[in-house]
Amino acid sequence: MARAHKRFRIVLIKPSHYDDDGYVIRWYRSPMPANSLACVYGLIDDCARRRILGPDIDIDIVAIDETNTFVRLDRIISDMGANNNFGFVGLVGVQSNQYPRSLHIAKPLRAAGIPVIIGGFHVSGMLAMFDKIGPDLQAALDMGITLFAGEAEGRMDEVVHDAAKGALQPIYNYINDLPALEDTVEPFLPGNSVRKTIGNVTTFDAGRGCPFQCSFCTIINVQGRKSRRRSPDDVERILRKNYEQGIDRFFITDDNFARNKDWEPIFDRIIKLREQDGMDVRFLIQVDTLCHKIPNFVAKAKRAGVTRIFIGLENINPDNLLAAKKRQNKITEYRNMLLAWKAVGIWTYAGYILGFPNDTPESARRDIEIIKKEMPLDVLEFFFLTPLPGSEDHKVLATKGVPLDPDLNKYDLEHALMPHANMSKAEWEQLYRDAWAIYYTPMHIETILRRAQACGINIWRLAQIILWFAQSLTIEKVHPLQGGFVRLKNRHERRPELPLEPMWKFYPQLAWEVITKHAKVAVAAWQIFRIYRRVVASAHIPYTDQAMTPISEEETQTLELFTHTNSAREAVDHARKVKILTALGSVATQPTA
Ligand code: B12
Ligand code: SF4
Repeated sequence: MARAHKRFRIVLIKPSHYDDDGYVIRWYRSPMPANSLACVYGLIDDCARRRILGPDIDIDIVAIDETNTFVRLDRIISDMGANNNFGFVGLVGVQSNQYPRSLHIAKPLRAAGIPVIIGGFHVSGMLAMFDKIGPDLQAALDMGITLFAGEAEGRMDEVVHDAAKGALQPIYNYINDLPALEDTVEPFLPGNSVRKTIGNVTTFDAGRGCPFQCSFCTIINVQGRKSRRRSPDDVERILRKNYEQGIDRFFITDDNFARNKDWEPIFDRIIKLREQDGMDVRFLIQVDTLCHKIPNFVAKAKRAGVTRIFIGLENINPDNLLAAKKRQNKITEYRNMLLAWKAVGIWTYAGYILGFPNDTPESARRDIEIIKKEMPLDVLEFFFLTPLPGSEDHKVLATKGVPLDPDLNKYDLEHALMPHANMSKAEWEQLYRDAWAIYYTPMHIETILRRAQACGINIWRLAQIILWFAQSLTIEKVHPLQGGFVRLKNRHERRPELPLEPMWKFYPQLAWEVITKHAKVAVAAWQIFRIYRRVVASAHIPYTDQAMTPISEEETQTLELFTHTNSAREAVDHARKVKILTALGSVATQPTA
């Protein structure tokens, strides 16, 4: 007779958060799968395969990304109830801005007696920086929610066993005990989950940790400053597993792949897969502004199929970079670095932060104009300087009692949340909106495409991404990184603090929104398409401009990038002295004949 099987049900939800009108940000297709969800899914799937709860108990897993799927809490509650609540709901990779939404999801689940665990950057960041439990985490504990801080690699068995025994602890805190990643279970999501996103792109982390010390950064306090990484074998397994399900484009989520100690063996392995095994895999990676100085880095990135890089440029005022402890960002290297990537036909996304201590609305606007003229950048995206929980900035400001916005839902880098010495809140918000409009003018879009075409970049694809980045804020009212394809809204998915809108108001408004948004997208797309056609038609004419001009000695005297502030001029002097001293040093150490 067959053995009676019990089922332990695990529902993993990667929550979204609320827009400024209080509705959950959800799309028909979101931009890419979440690596946090893939990591946790992979770990639980591994527990299921090893049958860690014994031969008679199957582990069922459901993975839901709320940015592309409506979370049917009623169904989860009835399915769990039918299974005597034998299982748990995991709220995965919860960022600070997603924390309020997570508690709202958890409330009815807890009321139905379902165990709930929350993990991710908010819980980890708060427990990494503060000895005492703050009111936000306490609210979860009071609801009987379990908090998980740190990383789950090597710890999932314990959590699943405890949950199956009905003995989950209130807090699992592994923040000071970060696991090695080599040979651990890889991130993985089933193909049907990946296909709810726009392209055939998925995410994975080849490593965690960054050696630098930027004061606005949460990563170093949560994932540490030491490079922990997966092995080339691990990376090959991840690539092959995805390739088999038709996925061949990847975002390697390491915050700084250039400081992954094994970047070279990993690139070498990928080069082998591409050049010998014929796997056409391509990548977006994140790097720092000094990566071009690492011997072979740019050349191997190209051969390994990197087509785009993301750089945390942050600012072009050295005083601001110093205030943020971002000492590794040297404005004297920016052009070198961008030209190095351009030379191999790889396009660049850069993040730019508005609201550093020395910024004024005027200086920030001027700086964006300098970037347009003198730096060969493709896609630029703007953020508010934000005291993210888990960062040094947040800890310092909170400890000093500086008034910070209490609504965690707004900690998404798209809101002004603290006082600024040189700008009112309204001026700061206006600057953020203007910044996108100043950068993405039709004239500058044409310049970006011309520069890219001159470097052999696929400008059809670039034009589509520019459309996305240039219009996301004006049309969808969210940052492009939170954007997606066709916004979906449910009348009942509204922040409980806000009233349920009546049907007569909600539906006509939604219909009008859909019509006007599509009209705006069509107009913007047509404008960019015309620019694209013009650029293609001029392909036979060689193109160059100030930004594309190779580096010269004189430019430090002539370019505004190097002369617009005292600190910029000092940075140039400093770089010159270092160069002279380095040259003298190498002459002094040269062997004599
Ligand atoms: C890749 C990435 C994205 C991608 C994909 C999302 C994703 N999560 O993969 C994209 C580009 C879409 C994105 C967008 C945004 N992101 Co982002 N993103 C990242 C990045 C670089 C990697 C995420 C990751 O994979 N981490 C590795 C995983 C394994 O770590 P983890 O999530 O902590 O999960 C581990 C543990 O926490 C634990 N765990 C987590 N959940 C659970 C659940 C259970 C049940 C258990 C037991 C354990 C557990 O186990 C996991 C495995 O070890 C991080 C920085 C970083 N290094 O993490 C920023 C980061 C998470 N993002 C951040 C932000 C702010 C955003 C945006 C709001 C920015 C914006 N305005 O557009 C948007 C939000 C959109 C969204 N819907 O997520 C912040 C969050 C900071 C904070 N305090 O909240 C981070 C930390 C970067 C930063 N600037 O500080 N992001
Ligand atoms: S370089 Fe990036 S990941 Fe590294 S400390 Fe600075 S902000 Fe954080």
